[in-house]
Amino acid sequence: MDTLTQYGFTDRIRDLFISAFPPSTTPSHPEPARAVRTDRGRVLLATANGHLQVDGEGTVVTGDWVAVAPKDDDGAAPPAVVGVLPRYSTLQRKRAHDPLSEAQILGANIDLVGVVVPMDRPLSANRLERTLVAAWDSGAVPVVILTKADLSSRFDDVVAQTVERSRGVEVFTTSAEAGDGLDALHSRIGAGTTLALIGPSGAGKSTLTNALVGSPVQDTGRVRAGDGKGRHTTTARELIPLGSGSVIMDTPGLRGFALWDAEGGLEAVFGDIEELFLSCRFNDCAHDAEPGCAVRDALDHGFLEERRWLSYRKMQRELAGLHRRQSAAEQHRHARSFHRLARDAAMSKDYRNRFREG
Ligand SMILES: Nc1nc2c(ncn2[C@@H]2O[C@H](COP(=O)(O)OP(=O)(O)OP(=O)(O)O)[C@@H](O)[C@H]2O)c(=O)[nH]1
Ligand SMILES: [Mg+2]
Ligand SMILES: [Zn+2]
Repeated sequence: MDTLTQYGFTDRIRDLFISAFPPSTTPSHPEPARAVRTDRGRVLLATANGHLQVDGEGTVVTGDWVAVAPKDDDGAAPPAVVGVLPRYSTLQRKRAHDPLSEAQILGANIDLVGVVVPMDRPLSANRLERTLVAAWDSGAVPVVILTKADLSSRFDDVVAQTVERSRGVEVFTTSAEAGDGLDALHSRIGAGTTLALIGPSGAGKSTLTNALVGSPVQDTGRVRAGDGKGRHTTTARELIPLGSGSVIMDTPGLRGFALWDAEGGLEAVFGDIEELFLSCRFNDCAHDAEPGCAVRDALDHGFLEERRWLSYRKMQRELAGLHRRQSAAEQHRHARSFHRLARDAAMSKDYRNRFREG
C-alpha cells in the first residue's frame, strides 16, 4: 500500500482529482497529496512516494486533498501546492475571543467526528451537545467515544446517560489501558475513512490513537490530580494512518467550542425541540410565558429537560449574535463602499461642472 493510500486515498478521491486537474502532457502535471499536518507556514504532505514538506500559503488545512507540482515546468523549483480539492466536510468553530468572528477550520475531509468523552470525570451534557452540534454541522457523521472506561466508578450510569444525550448517535465505550472496545471502533473506521478525535485535553485522544495504531506514535500527557484536566500535550492536528487505509486525526484538546454557522447541527441535535415550536399557539411565540406555549407545556410535564432547553437556548442565542455581528460587519463594508461610490460620483460631478464652466 503506497503512502497516499495509507492516508485514505480512494477511487472516489482519484476521480475528484482527475476532474479538477485533467491529465495533461506537461511533465509538471500535479500529483495528488494529502495535508497530514500544518505548522507555522509549513505543510507536511503525504504523496504516493512518501512524505514531503512544502511551504503553505495558509490555504491548506489538515485533511485537505491537494495538488502538488514543481513550481516551474523544468522541475527545478521546489514542489508546491497548486490547488486544493473542494472539501466534502469541514469541522470548524468560531475563533475564541475574536470580536471579528472568524471561523477556524479544525480539519477537512473528515468522515467521522469522534466526540471523545472521558469517563474519569463527570459527564458534561452541555459540552457533549455542543460538540455534537458542531460535529453534525461539519458534514461528517458524529460518533461518541467514551474513553478511560477502566477509571469509571459508575460505568453503567455514565454509558446510559451518554447514549440518551447522544440522541441516536453511535456510542463506543473504550479503555486504551485495558484494551477494551478497540476492535469495535477500529472496524467502524473502514479503509478510506478518516476519524477525527475531538474533546477536552487529557481525555485520552492520543492514548486511544496509539492503542489503535498499536505503537506509541503520539505523545501522551498526565492529567492534574485535582480536576482531571489535561496539560495540552498534543499541539497540532495531525493525520495518523492505521495501516489499513483508515486514518485518525488526533487534535489538541479544546477548552471550549464556540459555534460557527451551525444551524444545521442545532437542528440535528435539538430537532425535537424545534418540532415543539410548531405546536405553540402563536407563530411568533418566544417560549417564555406565552399562553399555549408547547415548550412550557413540555417543561412543566417533564417531557423536556430544563437543562437541555437552556443548553439549546444558549447556542441559539450565540448563533443569532454571530449572525448579527456578521451582518453588521457586512453593512459596514456596504456603507463604506457606498460612501466611496457616492464620493467618487460627487467628485466626477464636481469635475464635470467645473469642466462645463471652464
Ligand atoms: N486509566 C486510563 N488512563 C488513560 C486512558 N486513556 C488515557 N489515559 C491517561 O490519560 C492521560 C491523558 O491522555 P492523553 O492521551 O495524553 O490525552 P489527550 O486527549 O491526547 O490530551 P491533549 O493532547 O492534551 O488534548 C494520560 O496520562 C493517559 O495515560 C485509559 O483508557 N485508561
Ligand atoms: Mg493528545
Ligand atoms: Zn412557545
